Amino acid sequence: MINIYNDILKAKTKNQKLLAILLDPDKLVLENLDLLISKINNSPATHIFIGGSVVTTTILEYLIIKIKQFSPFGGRGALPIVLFPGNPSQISDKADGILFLSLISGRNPDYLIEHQVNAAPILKQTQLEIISTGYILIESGNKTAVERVSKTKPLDRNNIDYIIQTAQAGEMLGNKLIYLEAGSGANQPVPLEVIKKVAQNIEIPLVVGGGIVDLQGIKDSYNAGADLVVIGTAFENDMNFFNQ
Ligand code: 1GP
Repeated sequence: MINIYNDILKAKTKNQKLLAILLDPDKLVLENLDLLISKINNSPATHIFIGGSVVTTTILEYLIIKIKQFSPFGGRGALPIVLFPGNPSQISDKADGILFLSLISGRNPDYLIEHQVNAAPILKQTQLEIISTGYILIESGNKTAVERVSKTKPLDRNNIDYIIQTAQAGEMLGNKLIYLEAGSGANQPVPLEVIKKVAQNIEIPLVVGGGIVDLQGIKDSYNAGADLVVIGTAFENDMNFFNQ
């Protein structure tokens, strides 16, 4: 039985860095699915995240089942599949876990608590491992889907003290992860200085994603203090991204 969060904590203790490939079911070409899964298998990914701000398709479950059919991959064992939902309609008990997100950078009650209240009875019916996550949107130079859909303002990327305060409040509220998000397809990723300062000021693992477009960006985020980096668009655009 996998325990996703314990494994993240163990990796943090050993300073082993983690990598999630984010799959947005709306953006996948079904004909390429087998190839995509084999590319993930041959990548350094440690997790698969599935979700998006607006997932309208019903292929979410199909996708999870397909990925699981291909497991275990190359002797590494199956990668944990973690839902990264934009709203409660993206819950499937076919996955292994869920980032139970609260958008703590924003002041929209729907994304702070309303969706979570609606999701609770659905989650109670599943075996999903629930990982409460303080989700912090950082200004990235363009208006990303998270900002548009959640109707919240990202935090000023230069106001590091306020970002630290927000992350600390998230930790004090009992979140198990802090996720610094620039937004999918962001023009600019989360500044390294922000990653560094937040990592220094919280104890729980730090996830970073949005706008990271090359391997150097991943490395720099790790060196700044990210425990887990999320790659979506760059892999979507180029399945050979990890073979650079
Ligand atoms: C988005 O952090 C993820 O929620 C990944 O972003 O698509 O820009 O890699 P990208």
